[in-house]
Amino acid sequence: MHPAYVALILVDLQVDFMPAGMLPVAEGDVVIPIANALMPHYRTVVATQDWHPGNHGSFAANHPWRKPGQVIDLHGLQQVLWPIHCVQNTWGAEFVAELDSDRITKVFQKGTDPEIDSYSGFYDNGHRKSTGMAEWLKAKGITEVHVLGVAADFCVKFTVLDALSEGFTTVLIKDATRGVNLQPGDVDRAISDMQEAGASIQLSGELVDAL
Ligand code: VGL
Ligand code: ZN
Repeated sequence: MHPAYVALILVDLQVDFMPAGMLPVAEGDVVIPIANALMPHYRTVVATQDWHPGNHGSFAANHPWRKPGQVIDLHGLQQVLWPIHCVQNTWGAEFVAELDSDRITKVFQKGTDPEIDSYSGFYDNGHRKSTGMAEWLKAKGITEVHVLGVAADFCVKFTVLDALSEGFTTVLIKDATRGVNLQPGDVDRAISDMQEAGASIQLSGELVDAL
């Protein structure tokens, strides 16, 4: 068991990000058994959940003539347009059925404001509103977080960067993340960005063997 000051963060392990989903992450499903194997070793497991209203500004379908992958200015921020995904109260927004969701202590939803996207589990992309995750973790005495999930080059990356700026010792569990790679090499660059910002890059096996 990891000490009580360590929490596991599961990023967006939702149906729409799996290979058959609306915003597919190649091999995203390999993360699920690793998450299930790790969860019993943590006293605190938190999960982020992408949770968009149908009129969300990140959906290409909500902008006439726009297609997924294009970049627009959304209320002053650069926004990649995505296929419709993780719409509140739809199947695609649910956690993957094979995930042992009973082990999740607390869920933080993000992307609920139609005007702004939220890749990080901590803040929206404009860093205006907190989801409450940092405050909740700190109130529990958590000082270290281990992060896994999808997508490595979007929500995982920004969750890790915000965890570091919030002062958490931060580990990226490298074998338990996969990304979208809009451009070839995006995932590798995201991992270097996280490492350069101060994250430690580890494998799930190392995190269990150390116990
Ligand atoms: C994500 C794009 C849009 C993610 C969420 O979970 O990385 N990516 N919404
Ligand atoms: Zn989203």
